[in-house]
Amino acid sequence: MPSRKVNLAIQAAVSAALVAGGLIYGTPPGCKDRKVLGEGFSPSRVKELVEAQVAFGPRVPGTSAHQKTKDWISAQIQELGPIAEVQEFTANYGFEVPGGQVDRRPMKAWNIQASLFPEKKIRVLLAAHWDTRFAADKDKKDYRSPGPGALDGASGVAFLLELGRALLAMKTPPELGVDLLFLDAEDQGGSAMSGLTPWCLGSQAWAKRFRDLGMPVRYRYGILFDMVGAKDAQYPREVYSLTYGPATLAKIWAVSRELGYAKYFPNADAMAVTDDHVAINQIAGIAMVDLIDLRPTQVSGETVSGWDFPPYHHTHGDVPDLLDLKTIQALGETVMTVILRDR
Ligand code: 1BN
Ligand code: ZN
Repeated sequence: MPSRKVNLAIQAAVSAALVAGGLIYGTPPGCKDRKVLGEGFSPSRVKELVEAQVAFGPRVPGTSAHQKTKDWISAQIQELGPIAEVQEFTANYGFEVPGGQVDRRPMKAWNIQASLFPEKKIRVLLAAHWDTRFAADKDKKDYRSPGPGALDGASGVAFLLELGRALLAMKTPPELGVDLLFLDAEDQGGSAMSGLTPWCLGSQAWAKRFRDLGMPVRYRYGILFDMVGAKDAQYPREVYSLTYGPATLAKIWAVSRELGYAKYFPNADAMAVTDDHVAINQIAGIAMVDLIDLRPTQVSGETVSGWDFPPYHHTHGDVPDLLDLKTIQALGETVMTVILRDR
């Protein structure tokens, strides 16, 4: 055979082997095609896990629903196999009392962590908050009592648990280890000047502990899930995420396009959200991005020039019925693919 023909034959054989092995399409070894990744992740289980949390009532710190949810998350982790590490910390809450004064009360709070594939040295940190805001203060009718927090709180927890289950069930496990981190006391914040409770206390406590322990684990990157899986959800590039984790965002955006999920990850830079990833970036030095549901407010043609929180945010309308299995599937499959491809 002339050498050009030999080269072409070799090229064709190599291409066929790469496609069969999933390397051209980036699927991990052992998976025939990208569908296998999607099939491992169950959107309906995510919905069930959200409903289970909402059934406890609002998971506001200091309530029995909060206590029950802490035990429920630990039990869910243990059902998957890993040990649930419950990290207690003291959160200083500020309450408004009659006369316009602020009463300070230290309260116990709990971050919960699970280490999947603990023998792996290089790891990915997946995080979400599990507490519910003390009041649905954006609600037009009843702004004093807490809302159900189906998206804001429960959805991120459900995503972590289902991603954990699906990853542990993979015939070929990921090359990187995966930690699931359930953060408390994210959503109790008041205005910065008020002296009321700060936001994101759980991530601040976790990040300080991580730093003070001498950064005992090496995380390649982190992904925070906040308000995930609603119908019409969009996850534009949040500003702190762009600053600290541009490479992770680029990976997620590229995979979403490859899998046909571009509409959930618009090619747009949105506002900055002081969410749990900020302390984890700034104090713990882990490049964490925030996948958070934000909606366009100003659209002219293809250009979006303003973003805001979704309409259910901090209202009584934050209910499980808002969840959309297709959105959950898109996000789950995208994130699983990103993690399973990493080396
Ligand atoms: C996201 C969902 N957040 C709260 N619930 C983060 C946030 C922090 C939003 C500070 C606004 C201000
Ligand atoms: Zn919130």
